[in-house]
Amino acid sequence: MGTVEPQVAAGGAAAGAQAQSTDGFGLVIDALKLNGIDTIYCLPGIPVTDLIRKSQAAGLRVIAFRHEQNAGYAASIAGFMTGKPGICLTVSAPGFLNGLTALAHATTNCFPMILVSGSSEREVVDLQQGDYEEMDQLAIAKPLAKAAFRVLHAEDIGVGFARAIRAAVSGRPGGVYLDLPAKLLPQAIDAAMGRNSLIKVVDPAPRQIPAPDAVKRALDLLKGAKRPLILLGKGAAYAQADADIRALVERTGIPYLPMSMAKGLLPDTHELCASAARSFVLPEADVVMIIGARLNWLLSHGKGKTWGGKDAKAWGGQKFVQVDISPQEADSNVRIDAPVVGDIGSCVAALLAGMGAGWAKPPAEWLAAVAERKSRNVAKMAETLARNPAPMNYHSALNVVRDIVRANPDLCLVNEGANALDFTRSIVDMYQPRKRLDVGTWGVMGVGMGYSIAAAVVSGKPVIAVEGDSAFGFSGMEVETICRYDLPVCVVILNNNGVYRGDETNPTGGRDPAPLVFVKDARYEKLMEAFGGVGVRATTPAELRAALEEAIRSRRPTLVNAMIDETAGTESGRITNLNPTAKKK
Ligand code: OXT
Ligand code: ADP
Ligand code: MG
Repeated sequence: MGTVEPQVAAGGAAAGAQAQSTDGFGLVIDALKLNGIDTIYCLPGIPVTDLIRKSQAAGLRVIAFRHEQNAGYAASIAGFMTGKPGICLTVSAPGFLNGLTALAHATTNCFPMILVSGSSEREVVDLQQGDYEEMDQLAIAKPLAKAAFRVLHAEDIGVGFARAIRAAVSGRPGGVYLDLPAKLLPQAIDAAMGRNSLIKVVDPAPRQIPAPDAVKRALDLLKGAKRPLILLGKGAAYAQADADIRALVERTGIPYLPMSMAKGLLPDTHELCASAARSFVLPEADVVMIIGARLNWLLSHGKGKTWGGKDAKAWGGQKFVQVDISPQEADSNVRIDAPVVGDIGSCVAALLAGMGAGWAKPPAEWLAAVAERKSRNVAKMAETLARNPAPMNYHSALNVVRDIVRANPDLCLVNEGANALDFTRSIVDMYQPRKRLDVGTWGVMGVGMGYSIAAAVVSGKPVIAVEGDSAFGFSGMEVETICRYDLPVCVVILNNNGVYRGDETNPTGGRDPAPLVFVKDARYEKLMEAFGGVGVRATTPAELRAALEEAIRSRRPTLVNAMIDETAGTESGRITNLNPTAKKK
C-alpha cells in the first residue's frame, strides 16, 4: 500500500493530512494518482461533472473532448504509447455507449485502456424503472472488454482501480470497463480508512519468462533456416524492448518485415528492412519468426497465395516461430512449430542469450535476393515520387510528408483513410518506435483526432495526422479540442472529394449525389480557422511543404487541405480483394 494525501470530501481543493473524511470523488482521484496515472480523457455531464472538475483541481491533466468516442480512442492510444492504461471517463448510457467502440477497439488491438463510466442507480436499473440514462452498462461492456467491474462502496474504489489496472496491462493488454454508479461518488468515509483502502499496484505487468526449452526449439528452427524472416508487430512496439529487438535482428542478420504500427521500431531505412520486398519475402521465406503480431487478416491468416500457397486456403510450406504473451495465440490460424510464450522483452533477451557466439548469418543468396527485390521496388517508388503531376496525387503529396518526417523523426504520424492510409504506409518511412499510429486491427475510421490529441499530450512533440477526407469526417469536430488545448497538431487532409475517389456519379441521373462522394472542393481548412487555428489550402507539393514546415516551426494547430486528384484512388485502397464482389470472382 502506498499513501497519498486524501482529497477533502466537500471541496476537492488541496488536501490536508488533517482531513477527517474523504469521499468517492477523492478516492477515485487518489487511486489514479497513486498508480501514476496523470491524464484523463473525458466528456463531462451527470454524474461525472464534479469528478472531472475535481480531477483538474487535484492536478490531473484533464482533456475534455466533444465526443466520447474520440476521448476513448485517445485513451487507447495513450495506453499503447506509454504501457499504462489510458483512462476515458464518460457519463452514463449514451456517453458510455459512445465510449464503448473505443473500448472494444482497445481490446481488439491489445491496448491497455480503462473506460470509467458513471451509471444510474442499481435499484432502479435492475427493476427497469426508467432512471435518467438507465442502462445495465456492466452487462453490455463485458463481451467487449478484457474485464469489467462495478464498485458500489467507497471503500472498494481502491480495489476496483487496482483490478482494472492489472487487468488492462498484465498478460495480453486490453480494454477494461469500470462502472461507477452515481451514488458512489459522494459517499463519505473516514479519511484514514479511505487512505488505507487504496492500493498502489505492485508490478502491474509482471514479466513472463519463456521456458528454456521453448527458446531452444525456436533457435534450432531458425538456425536451420535457409530463408529466414522476422515479422515485427505492434505488440513488439508496445513491449518497449527496442534495443534488444534491434540487437536480435542485427545479430541474426535476418531480414525483417514490420507491420504497420511496428514501423520505426528499427528505422525503415535499415538495410535488413524488407518492407519494400513484402510480396517477395512472405512466400519465399522458409522459417518466419513472428514477434508480437497475429496471423490475422492483415497477414492473410498465414496461408494462401500471399504465402506461396497454390490457392487461398493452401499452406505455403513455411515453419513458424511465434513469440507472444498469450499462450492461446499459437495455432490460431496455422501450425506454429515453435511457440515462445512470454513477454517480448524477456523472450528476446532469452533468444539473444541462447544464440551464443558464432551465430551464422542467413545464406548470402537469400540476403541478395531480398536486397535485389527491395532495390527494384525502391527505384520504382523513387521514380513515381519524382513526378509532379497536376493536380497533386497521393505520391506527390506524400513525398512531402516523407521528407518532413525524415527531418523530424521524433514527431508522431497519425494515419487513417483507405488510399490515404495505404500510400502513407508504404511511402513515409518511420525512424523511431511507436511513432506511427493508425487504424490497427479493425481498419477503423475515426481514430484520427483522438489519436492526434493523445499523441501530442503524451509525447509533447508535434503530430502530423494524414487523413482521408472521409476518415477525417468521423472525428473532425475535435479540431476545436486541438485548438482549445493549443496542441501542436497538423492535420493534413488528402482531399479527393470522397470515399476512395471523388468521381462517382448517381447512376439514375437523379439529383442525389453518389453515396461515396462529398461536396466538391470542400474548404476543410476553414474548420480549423473557426477555432483560431491555422488553415491552409494546398494545391501543390510546394504549398504543402511550406505549410507543414511552418506548422512544425510554430507548433500551432494547423489544418492543411491538400487537394488531390479525385480519380487517383482505388476502391478500398490495397484491400480491394476483401470486397465481397471481388471475393466472389
Ligand atoms: O511487394 P509489393 O510489390 O506488393 O509492394 C508492396 C511493398 O513491397 C511496397 N513498399 C515499398 N516500395 C518501395 N519503397 C518502400 N519503402 C516500400 N514499402 C512498401 O509497397 C507495396 C505495398 O506495401 P504494403 O502496404 O506493406 O503491402 P500490402 O500488400 O498492402 O499489405 C497488406 C496489408 C493488408 C498488411 C496492408 O494493405 C494493410 O495494412 N492494410 C490496411 C488496410 C486498412 O485497414 N484499411 C482501412 C479500411 S478500408 C475501409 O474499410 C474504409 N471505410 C469503411 C469504414 C471503416 N473502415 N470504418 C468505419 C468505422 N466505418 C466505415 C471507409 C469509410 S476506408 C473508408 C474511408 C476511405 O476514404 P478516405 O477519404 O478516408 O480515404 P481515400 O481512400 O484516400 O479517399
Ligand atoms: P499487428 O497488428 O501489428 O500484426 P497484433 O495486434 O495483431 O499486431 O498482435 C499483437 C500481439 O502482440 C498480440 O498477439 C499480443 O498478445 C502480443 N503482445 C502484446 N504485448 C506483448 C508483450 N508485452 N509481450 C508479448 N506479446 C505481446
Ligand atoms: Mg477520400
